[in-house]
Amino acid sequence: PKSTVLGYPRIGPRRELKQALESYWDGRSTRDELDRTGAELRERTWRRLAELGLEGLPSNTFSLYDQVLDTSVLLGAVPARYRSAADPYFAMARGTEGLAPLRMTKWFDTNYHYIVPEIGPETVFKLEAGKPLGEVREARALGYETRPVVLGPVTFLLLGSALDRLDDVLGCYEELLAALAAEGVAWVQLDEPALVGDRTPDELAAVRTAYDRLGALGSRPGLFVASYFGDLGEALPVLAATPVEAIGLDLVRGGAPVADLTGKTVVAGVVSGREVWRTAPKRALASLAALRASRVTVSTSCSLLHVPYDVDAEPGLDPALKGRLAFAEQKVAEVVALARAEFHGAAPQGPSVALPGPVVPEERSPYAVRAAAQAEHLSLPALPITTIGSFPQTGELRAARAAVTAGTLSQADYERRVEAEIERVIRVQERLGLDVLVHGEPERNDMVQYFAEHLDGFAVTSNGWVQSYGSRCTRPPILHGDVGRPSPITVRWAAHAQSLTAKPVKGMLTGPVTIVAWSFVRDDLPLRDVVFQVADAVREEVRDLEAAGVSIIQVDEPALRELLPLRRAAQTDYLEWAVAAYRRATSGASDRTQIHTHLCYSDADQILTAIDGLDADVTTIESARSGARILDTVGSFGRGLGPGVYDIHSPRVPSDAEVEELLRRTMRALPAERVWVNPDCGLKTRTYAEVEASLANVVAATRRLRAELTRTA
Ligand code: THG
Ligand code: ZN
Repeated sequence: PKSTVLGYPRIGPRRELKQALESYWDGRSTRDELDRTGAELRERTWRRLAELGLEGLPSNTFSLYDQVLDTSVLLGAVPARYRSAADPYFAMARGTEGLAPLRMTKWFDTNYHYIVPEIGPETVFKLEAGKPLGEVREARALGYETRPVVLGPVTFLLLGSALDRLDDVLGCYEELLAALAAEGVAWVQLDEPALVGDRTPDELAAVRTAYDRLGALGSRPGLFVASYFGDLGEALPVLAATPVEAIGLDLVRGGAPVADLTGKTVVAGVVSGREVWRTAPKRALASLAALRASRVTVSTSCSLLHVPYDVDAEPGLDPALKGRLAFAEQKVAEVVALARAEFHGAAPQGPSVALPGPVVPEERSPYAVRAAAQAEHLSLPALPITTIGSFPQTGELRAARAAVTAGTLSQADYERRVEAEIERVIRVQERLGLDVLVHGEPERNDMVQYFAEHLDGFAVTSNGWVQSYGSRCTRPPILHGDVGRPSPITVRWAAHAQSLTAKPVKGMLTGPVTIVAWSFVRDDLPLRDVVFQVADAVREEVRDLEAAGVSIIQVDEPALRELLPLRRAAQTDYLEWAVAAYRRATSGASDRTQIHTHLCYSDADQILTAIDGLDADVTTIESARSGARILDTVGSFGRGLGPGVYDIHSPRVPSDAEVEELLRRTMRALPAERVWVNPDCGLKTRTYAEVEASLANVVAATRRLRAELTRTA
């Protein structure tokens, strides 16, 4: 085929899959009804792709939850403990009453999360090819021949840290290829995104073994190995020397291939699957012209999973901006036009305005000086207790926001409801005996979208949903112009909260890296310049919060790790400017203002030096959920640290004994004067009943330890 895409969104243009999943999970509908919704979405996608003129239609890009979990099921890697569950697939994805779910983590450098394969010595791989075969037959019944898409063996095993099982797994892939050939399938797409990262010689040897062996099969479809999210680098010549017939290259992030690809088909990813800008024709056509391959198929740089469905579903967007945008539907049309060599894409944009380079952040005083000033100003007890920021989001508040949008609730009435909720959150925390309070963020839909709605240079969408994990989606804002903060954003809510109590209330802001990481970002400026513009807006907000009497300000960077380049060579440079941007955002605060930050992943130890570089006075971090592993590495951390004392991702209420035990472990790892007490993460997804019971136990445990500290002092 001359044109194809590597994959397509599946949540549905109106999030039909989300509704169907949540209804099934709540027992409001049957598995049959869920499967019917799935079939309707698949049919709609194939029809639409064909209507748009796309030649190579993919199948098996649909998933009820996650394509990596689908691959675990395909290969029989279902841990025994899930097999007797009522629905093993969703038991692995979400857990059950008595069973924790499998681990979930970020898909490379995207905001998509996959379910980590659990592979142990006891895992017996066994092919269960029902899903890919079923989708091929389903499409054929509608009149479409398709190319099934399956995660490749090397990436699957690397994600499951089990590359030593290559031999076993290849047996299943051989069986799968034979079954697809028997079904009359002409091509199969094996996704190997892991090959764009740094790979060891052993891992490259595994690539050679895998594709030599699969290529040697007598009866099989054509093999198309897709890479994406960067350049194949040293993996390209390895792959090119195997018998695979087609290789997919990300020509948006990666460069022109250096290996000789004569005899191969190159599936040229020239339309970005990660961005929402229309493709510049000159660049795309030049990339295509530079390919020295036997055949070229025009494609997307990766699956379109990471962009929304359709720009035309956004009547509210400024027409001038709309003209610059392409979502999934528009990108398919671009691929088709490029393949027909009749491409008239976006006019090249004028030269971007050169901005002054990032200003060197002014430094705050050394930590010891700040710590003394803060101790005097705040007079907090030992082991201060706080929370991460959000409190349960009630259905009433979400409904009230929708009513304001619909015009059935006045802004003034809405704001009164937010204020009432803030008062409730303050009173709950006072009653429980917390030391540093939060306002609970009832006015925010999402920690990034909320700021984007209040900053210049951003647009927000009404239907631009992108899957984050399972049924959960976000609407990434579109950062299209120079960023500015026309007026204070959070100050009125923070000041209101502080007016209600004598205890310090933390102001809550999202950091510049996270705001940019979870948005679609203009591509005419270097990313670091864009991040510094956002940092300046956050800096103004920090100054205004301080001026309004807020003496503790938390600036969160949960996505610091997410933007980390996949290749080590580029990581140091990124961490340097990311940390500098954070300091730019926070260094306007005076010494006596305490800066907090929060990071939400369990592998923070990997970038601990960078976290240290943020220079925040207090850092709160996930710990309980990962078995307090982080405590082994934080001994050298020189400022306040709050390793979470309980996991907020589960409805379970921790006992005070359990919290006490974790606190004791923390105090063996860190000097008592640096220890903060807090949950692992925000409380937005919990109920008030769970939150109050859990925090009461946290307070009880902390008070016992405080009493011991006073006795020994
Ligand atoms: N905001 C954004 N991105 C994120 C997170 C976030 N990425 C990583 C992390 N948190 C986990 N991801 C999510 C994403 C969405 C939701 C929860 C965790 C969620 N979304 C609502 C839903 O799908 O129903 C919709 C929210 C809305 O109205 O905007 O619950 O916090 N940007
Ligand atoms: Zn968190």
